[in-house]
Amino acid sequence: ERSHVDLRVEGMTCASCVSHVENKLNGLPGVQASVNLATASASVDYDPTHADPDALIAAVDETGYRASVPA
Ligand code: 9UX
Repeated sequence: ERSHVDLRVEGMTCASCVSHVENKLNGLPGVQASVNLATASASVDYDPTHADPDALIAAVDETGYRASVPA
């Protein structure tokens, strides 16, 4: 069973920023992410036995961008 979350990702200004965030998320076990610059968001499918939203957010924050679960 997979889980899904859409994260808000702030601070991205170019396509390389998108790659930084996408590569970071996709490097996490059990995570498949697609990042969109125009919507400042990340669509993330993940295996809940390997990841959770807090871990996804922490990983993005390590890249220097800021992620959150939209209200
Ligand atoms: Mo684009 Mo993002 O040149 O840090 S990679 S601004």
